Amino acid sequence: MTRYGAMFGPDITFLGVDAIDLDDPTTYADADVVIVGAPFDGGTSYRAGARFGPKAMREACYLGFDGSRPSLAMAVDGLKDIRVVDAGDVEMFSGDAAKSCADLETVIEMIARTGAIPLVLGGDHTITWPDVTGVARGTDHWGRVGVIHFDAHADTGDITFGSLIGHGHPMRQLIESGAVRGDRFIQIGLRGYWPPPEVLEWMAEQNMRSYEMSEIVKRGFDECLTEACELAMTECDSIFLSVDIDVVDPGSAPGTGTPEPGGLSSRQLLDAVRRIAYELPISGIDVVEVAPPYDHADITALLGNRVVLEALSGLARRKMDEKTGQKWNPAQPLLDRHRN
Ligand SMILES: [Mn+2]
Repeated sequence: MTRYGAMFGPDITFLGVDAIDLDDPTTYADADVVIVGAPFDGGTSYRAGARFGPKAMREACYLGFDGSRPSLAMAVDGLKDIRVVDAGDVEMFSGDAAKSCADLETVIEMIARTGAIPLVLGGDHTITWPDVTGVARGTDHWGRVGVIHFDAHADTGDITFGSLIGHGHPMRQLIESGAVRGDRFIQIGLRGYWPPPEVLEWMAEQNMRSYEMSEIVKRGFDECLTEACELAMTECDSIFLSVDIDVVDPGSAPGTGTPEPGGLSSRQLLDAVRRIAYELPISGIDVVEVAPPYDHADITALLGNRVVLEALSGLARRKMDEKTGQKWNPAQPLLDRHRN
């Protein structure tokens, strides 16, 4: 495989970070994070369009494409203080789901094996199956990767439309293969009217932990998140963070295939992603289901872009604090560190 570039649209990188060629390991030997596009929406059950997600998330920003984004909140540059590079899109023909997923898994495993964190821009949620499988293999953390999964939907369905591959079942595939323990699969933000009782029974048998919005509202988001982080890390070596943008309320994330009213706010998701990246040993990330054909004023593309940036800022701050022995204090007034 040579660098494919961007499968849909010009070959741009995420906010101007360096491009790499996966065939030439010297171009990413020192990378902390390798961004990969997975423009696949052949697994959608309703509205397709997430194939345009990687392009939209790479370019949705009003600032320069200069490979630098100093974070006001974390006082760190998520694109510069760690080495972030962009491999372009994996070629994923939506009409051949099996080959597309196998090719993506190969790429993710290869990246994980170098010690870098793959950060995958989806694409529909089907891709989390090859993403987590590739990470579990490449890190040798098979069965010891905790998953924290933000979503309106459980994505634990059985065969749909006669196929085992689709955005309704990746989480079931990951538990059935043994890549992830059912009791270390944590879901946050579920709501609405799917899945049906027999799927919920299967999830309960796996000892999954799923936070429905009613529990989150009643107990408070921070308390649930603290509990989720602790559980995901127990007897696990690393964490895969999977963010389906439809976890956010459709009012703040309209550009997605299966919108479900009553979700998290953008603020809650950004804070959670930042906190998880800062506090936990992340081995892989994906951000999925941004579907630009249904977006308005780039609202959802901008949110996806910021989810990626908050994750990178959290990773950068974690690395900095490990070196200096400091601890990030979210309550510190913005200008304090600029006064003498
Ligand atoms: Mn999903």
